[in-house]
Amino acid sequence: MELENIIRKQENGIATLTINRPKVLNALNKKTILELSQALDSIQNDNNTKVVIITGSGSKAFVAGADISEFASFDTTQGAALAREGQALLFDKIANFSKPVIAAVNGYALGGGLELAMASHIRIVADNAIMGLPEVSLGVIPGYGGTQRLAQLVGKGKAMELIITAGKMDANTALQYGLANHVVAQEELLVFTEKIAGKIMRNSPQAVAVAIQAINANYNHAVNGFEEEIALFGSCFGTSDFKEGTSAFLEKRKPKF
Ligand code: DAK
Repeated sequence: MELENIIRKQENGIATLTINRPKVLNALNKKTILELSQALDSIQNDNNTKVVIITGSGSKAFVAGADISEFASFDTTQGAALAREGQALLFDKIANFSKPVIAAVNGYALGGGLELAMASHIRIVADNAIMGLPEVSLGVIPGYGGTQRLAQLVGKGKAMELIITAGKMDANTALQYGLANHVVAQEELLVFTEKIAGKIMRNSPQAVAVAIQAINANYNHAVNGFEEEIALFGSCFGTSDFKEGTSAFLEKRKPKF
């Protein structure tokens, strides 16, 4: 696939997807969403990739939101259709991806950009980052899962205030709120993110995938999370990784997953 708006790098089990529209601060247009979605589909089937990192090009922005020039002329039908399409195509796909997705937030993460970071499993945030959901200042609300995921991550009261004031927060506030997992110096962002990826990669990919599914079950109203955990826990006993992990422990060696 010819990629116009993202750069895909593959190294040491990590696929790094860099959103590359620096002239518009990496704003997400439909084509970028599609390219990210297709890249994830191909990563899903690539046994050499264990972890995905999503970041933005340059040092100023992760993603400064959905591309305002693209959605400015939408009507109500187009708005709803695109929110549904975008959520399925990218944001829910990331949240439910079986390989861990880490957002390396290297600057502005606004609107759809923060929604992209929040759909990811972990957020590592550079100390220059500014994060927020300013949609109500444009006359819309977050449409890629932001009203749900922000409240899940920081609690209802803080989410309510941030969204209806169109507030923006710095990296340390994001850390304090639990929106950022870690805050690091801008120049260390990718190295630190790769270190976290390395820690994940020492573990069983099959168990990591199941852990993501079990944690997500708490946020899916259609299932009982505890029941889901029991079923998923049981399923681990049938995996090759379980055999390898327990054998390695008993044989006092490192597992080869
Ligand atoms: N879209 C398009 N262009 C953008 C952009 C965006 N979100 N953000 C920045 N740019 C462009 C600017 O227009 C400018 O272009 P030129 O004037 O050079 O041609 C260039 O990037 C550099 O930006 P600035 O000159 O403004 O840079 P500053 O350092 O002065 O300011 C800023 C940086 C991030 C504070 C500022 O650019 C800014 O406020 N940007 C907009 C932030 C924002 O409001 N983002 C959108 C949030 S709303 C939907 C689902 C979801 C959504 C929409 C639809 N559907 C399902 C339909 C989500 C909506 C949002 O994300």
